[in-house]
Amino acid sequence: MDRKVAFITGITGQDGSYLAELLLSKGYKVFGMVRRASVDKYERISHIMDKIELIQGDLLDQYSLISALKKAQPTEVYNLAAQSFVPTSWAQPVLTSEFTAIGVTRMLESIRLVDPKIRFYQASSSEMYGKVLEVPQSEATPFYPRSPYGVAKAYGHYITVNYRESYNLFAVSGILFNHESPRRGLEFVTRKVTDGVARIKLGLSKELRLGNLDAQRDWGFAGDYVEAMWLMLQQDTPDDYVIATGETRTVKELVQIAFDHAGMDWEKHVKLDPAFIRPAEVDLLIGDPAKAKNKLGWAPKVSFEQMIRMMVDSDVARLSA
Ligand code: NAP
Ligand code: F7E
Repeated sequence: MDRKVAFITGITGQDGSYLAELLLSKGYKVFGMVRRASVDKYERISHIMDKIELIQGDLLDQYSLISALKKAQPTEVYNLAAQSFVPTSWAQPVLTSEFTAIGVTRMLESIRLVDPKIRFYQASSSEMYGKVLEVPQSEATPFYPRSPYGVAKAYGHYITVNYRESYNLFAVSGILFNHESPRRGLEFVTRKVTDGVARIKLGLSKELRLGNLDAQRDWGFAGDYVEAMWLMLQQDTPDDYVIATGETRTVKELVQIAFDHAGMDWEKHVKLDPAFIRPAEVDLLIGDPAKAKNKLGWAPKVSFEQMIRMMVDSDVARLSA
């Protein structure tokens, strides 16, 4: 039987936790890279800690990546680690580039050095489309990023393609549109809304302060999206894929669904706060997942409404405990 060993950077994040679960269920030996912190941040993977192996490393430290790969000897690397919150990329643009852009080159160079047969997945983003040049966005749509995060991800995408073409690596770029879950970070808008709704419902808070309610996103469920990451590395040839639902919703629709589910009127609680308006906005994202459907046989299973209700229920349960 073929050896199945995965190395996941960003395993403590939302996607890392779902991907680790998926790969364990497929019989993989799973290694995760973690950076040191003074507090415990293993909440999302606490239920699988006895099944995975963690190795210290940081995308800023080339040597740590090389020695982690030598230790794990993976057949597949999933590079999910990044500074992933768009507003922070304006506050810390240089650090964002170091993690999210140059970090990809460090990982690719480490693979070239340790074992060029390793298959490599790069977590690219719909933020690369930014001020969209085409609707819907496909693999052929040109990029026009609107944040330092989007610019860094575009670099990560192109360096992945370049290493595939220059060195014949099995390196793929998954261009994933927004995907959410009860494990989403609290600062991202879906989770901020479902956590806010739960707090108001339970009398822990009275209002929810938000920015641009007219922004449109193509939102899917993270559990569905990690399946696509895995599928990309199981193909005969490496290629890049858009992963999306093909449907777009406004932030206002998200708010309505979440408040309705809790039996409340959003207009009584939501306040607009200019602090959450971005220096440059991505107004409309809608992906075309036709290639992923045709070539990978991938399709999302959880609808937007189901996911938002699941997130509200999860936050109510968590805050009631
Ligand atoms: P997330 O929850 O923010 O997780 C990010 C992970 O990266 C965390 O495990 C974090 O570790 C780790 N990390 C950050 N900087 C690091 C560094 N210098 N060295 C090592 N690890 C580092 O992100 P996510 O939502 O799971 O997203 C996963 C990836 O997909 C990211 O690259 C993101 O940019 C990309 N992406 C996400 C979406 C989405 O909608 N979720 C869409 C497209 C692309 P700590 O726990 O130590 O902070
Ligand atoms: O914002 C608007 C905001 O922060 C979505 C990351 O995973 O997906 C994510 O990036 C929209 C924006 O995600 C608030 O202006 C309104 O238009 O949830 P978000 P994002 O910026 O789309 C992409 C694909 C990634 O790759 C990223 O890593 O919601 N919005 N009011 C708000 N957003 C936030 N965070 N907070 C608000 O109060």
